[in-house]
This record gives sequence, C-alpha cells and structure tokens, in this order.
Amino acid sequence: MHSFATEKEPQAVAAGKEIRHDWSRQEVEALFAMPFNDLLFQAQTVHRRYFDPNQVQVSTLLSIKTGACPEDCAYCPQSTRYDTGLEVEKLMEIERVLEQARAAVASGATRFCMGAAWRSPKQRDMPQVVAMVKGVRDLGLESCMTLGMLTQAQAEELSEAGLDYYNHNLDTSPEFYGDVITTRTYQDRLETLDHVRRSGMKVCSGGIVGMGEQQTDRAGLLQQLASLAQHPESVPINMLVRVKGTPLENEEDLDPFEFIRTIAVARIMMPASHVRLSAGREEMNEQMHALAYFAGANSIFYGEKLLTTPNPRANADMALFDRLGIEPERRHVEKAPAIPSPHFYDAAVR
Ligand code: SAM
Ligand code: DTB
Ligand code: SF4
Repeated sequence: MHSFATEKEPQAVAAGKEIRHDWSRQEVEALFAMPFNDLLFQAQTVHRRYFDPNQVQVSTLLSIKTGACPEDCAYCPQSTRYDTGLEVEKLMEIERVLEQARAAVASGATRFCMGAAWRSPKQRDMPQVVAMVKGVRDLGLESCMTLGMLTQAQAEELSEAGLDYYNHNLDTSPEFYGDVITTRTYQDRLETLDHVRRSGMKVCSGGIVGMGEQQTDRAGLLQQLASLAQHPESVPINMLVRVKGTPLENEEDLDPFEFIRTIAVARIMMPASHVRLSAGREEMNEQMHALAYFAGANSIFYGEKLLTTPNPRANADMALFDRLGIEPERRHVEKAPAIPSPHFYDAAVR
C-alpha cells in the first residue's frame, strides 16, 4: 500500500515543474476544450501523483452569523437586499459553536468551517471569533473561517489564535465579476487573500459556476487562482444553489459535464491543492459525485446543511464512499514518499 502527500509536494514545488503559476487564458481554455475522456484521464493522472485517489477530505460547515449582510452578491440568500425568507441570527454563542464542533468530531470530520454573513468582521466581534477558533482547535479539529474581507491586522489576529484556513472566494472571472457583485471589487478580494497569506494561514479560495457565466469565465477564475504567488491549499468549486428571491433564482442549468470539466481543469492547474466539491451537491446524483471524484475532487462539505441551504445527508455520503471504496482522509498523514505514487502513475499512463 502506498502512502501519499496530502499537502503540497515539496519536491515538485522545489523543482517548479508541475506547480505552475503562469497559465495563459488560452492554455486554460484549451484544457476546457479537450475531449472529455482525455481531460478526465489527464486530471486523474495528475491527481494520483499528489494524492491518494481513494481518499476524500471531509469538512463540516456552520453558519455562526446568518443573514442581514449588506453586500449584494447576486447568488446569496444572506444578502439583506433580497427577500429570501431567511431567518436572521446574530453571532452565535461560543458554547453553541463548540457543541456543533464536538458533533463534527463524532461524525469523523477533520475540518470545521465557520461562516459569517459579514462584509468584514467588526473589531468588537473579534474576541468572540478568536475564542471560537481556540475552542475548535482544542478539540483537535482543523479550523477554517469565512468572515468576509480582512485587514492585515485581523488576519494576523486570527492566525495567532490558531486559525488554520481562511476561506475567501474570487467567485468568478474578473470580467464577469461586476455582473454578480457591485459592493466590493475583485481587487478587494485579492487583497484579503494577500493578507491571509502573509499572516501565515492557509488559503481556501475558489468560486461558483452556473451563474450564467461563459466557459471563458470559468477558465478566467481558475487562471486567477492558479496565478496567485502560492496556490490556495483548498479550492472550493461551488455549483450555484438557486435560491428563491435572489437575482439568480431562475438561472439556467449548467451542463453537468461542464461542471466536471471545471473540477478536472482545477485539478490539473493546481495539482497539490484540495479541490472541494462544494455547494450544489444536493442536486447531483451519485454518478455525478463519482465522476467529480474521478476528475480530482477530493474534499466535500459533510452534514445536512451548508450555511443556509440543504446538503446531502452524511449517511448518504458515507454509503457512496463505501460503494466507491473511498475513505475519509485522516488529518495527520505520515510523511509522504519523496516521489509520490509512481506505481499508480505508471498504471495510469500504460
Ligand atoms: N460573507 C463572507 C464572504 O462572502 O466572503 C463569507 C460567507 S459567503 C456565504 C461564502 C461563499 O459562499 C461565497 O463566496 C460564495 O462563493 C458561496 N455561496 C454563497 N451563496 C451561494 C449559493 N447560493 N450557491 C453557491 N455558492 C454560494
Ligand atoms: C464555499 O466556497 N462554499 C461554502 C463555504 N465556502 C463557506 C458556502 C456555500 C454556501 C451555499 C449557500 C448557503 O448554504 O447559504
Ligand atoms: Fe454577504 Fe458573503 Fe452572502 Fe456576499 S456571499 S451577500 S458577502 S454573506
């Protein structure tokens, strides 16, 4: 049995061979245009060099502050501008958060993600947020937060409290961005990612597909993510959840194979990152999940609810893992071999 890297592969990084940051839009579009089978074969081949293809990382998600957000993100049920019938909840008490975190430990999750419907955190909320990070860390879980834009000082405060990951999505291409959000700029988002990186936390950043964007916008999103000085350690690919009352409620279905292509291209471009099959799984059948895993998705949100919308039940996910021979990734994996999984790679190219 081989063991595999679950974090960046240092040798590959040092060699600078595969971890590229200079993808042109044309090159990315060419990946999208490949015959489906060729694209999936390439993605799966790359995937096996960096990860155990039969392990998927499992995170749980909790909304620690819900609704009444001043931003106008057209996809989001939590914006105060859209009438989505959502019940607003103020910042959760620490003990309630920790109850949920204990339940996450019991369910086998290794990462606990907390999300707040804020444009950015207020200074007065920081002590409570910091206490949540410390409490979650003390339970032995990896922690992740998504709280909106951060200043450098806020990023450092969270990093010092022991927060492992910060999620902040670029959402889409720079060109399509203005059709979706007007209350903060693409540059604002890049700056928050820069603050997070400088603070020493790991970066979780991805986007949403199915918002009416073109294929070139999906290519543009991935190009931006892969052009960051260091690739995000986690790349969530969300399929739009169409929520009644939001401007995107009647958006057309995205071709499911186009979604799988997006996962595969993300896997090829950011080979050492966890690519998360994120929102939208409720609308995906088992075959679609299996294809996404084959295309290189190796992380999911686990549990009945995302932030405000439903997610497949945990036992359905585990039953599918079982049928596919997939195991949840353990948190601390022993040191990876210097050259990962040659056996699997050889088998794949033969
Ligand atoms: N308010 C913070 C922010 O926007 O940075 C954090 C929470 S926000 C809900 C986190 C991410 O969830 C968004 O960036 C977006 O990518 C995703 N998201 C929100 N609503 C969604 C929807 N209806 N479908 C798919 N993804 C969604
Ligand atoms: C991410 O990229 N997806 C998650 C997480 N980061 C915070 C959120 C998905 C939200 C889906 C809509 C909802 O449940 O409100
Ligand atoms: Fe607010 Fe975040 Fe929703 Fe945008 S995505 S409206 S910032 S909660």
